Amino acid sequence: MSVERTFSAIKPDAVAAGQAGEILAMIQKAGFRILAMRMLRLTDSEARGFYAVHRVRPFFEGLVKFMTEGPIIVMALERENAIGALREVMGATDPAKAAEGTIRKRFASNIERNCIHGSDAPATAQTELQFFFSAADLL
Ligand code: IDP
Ligand code: MG
Repeated sequence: MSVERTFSAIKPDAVAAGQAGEILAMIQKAGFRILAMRMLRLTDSEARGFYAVHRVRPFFEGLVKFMTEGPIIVMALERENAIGALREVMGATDPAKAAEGTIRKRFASNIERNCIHGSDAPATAQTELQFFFSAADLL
């Protein structure tokens, strides 16, 4: 295991519900350092680009609508084994299947409105970090 970076976003459902502070606290208690963070609202084309890997999935249009409905908080996070560790703290995509104590178990409404995004592999972490942050943000 080595120090690694990952990308995370608190989704519009959780930002609107005022859950961002508690989600950030769970992330920090799990040992992540926040390297960079900001709030923004995705445009339709940005959401389509960010989730391009899912464009042929039946849930894609609903996902784009959800992700553009309000502001999100994007973060660059650092920790040992950050990518896998964040996925564990997040819990399963479907909150009905998420383990006790995970962010999605606590805050997600359903498989779509599931409060947080986290990169799933080193290549996607790099792509997703670059989607929102410049090199100077990540020093
Ligand atoms: P992940 O966020 O746990 O990595 P992915 O399979 O990459 O899950 O899906 C991306 C996002 O698309 C999910 O977080 C969720 O918001 C939405 N999503 C995934 N599967 C479904 C589904 O079956 N129905 C509706 N939305 C879904
Ligand atoms: Mg994913």
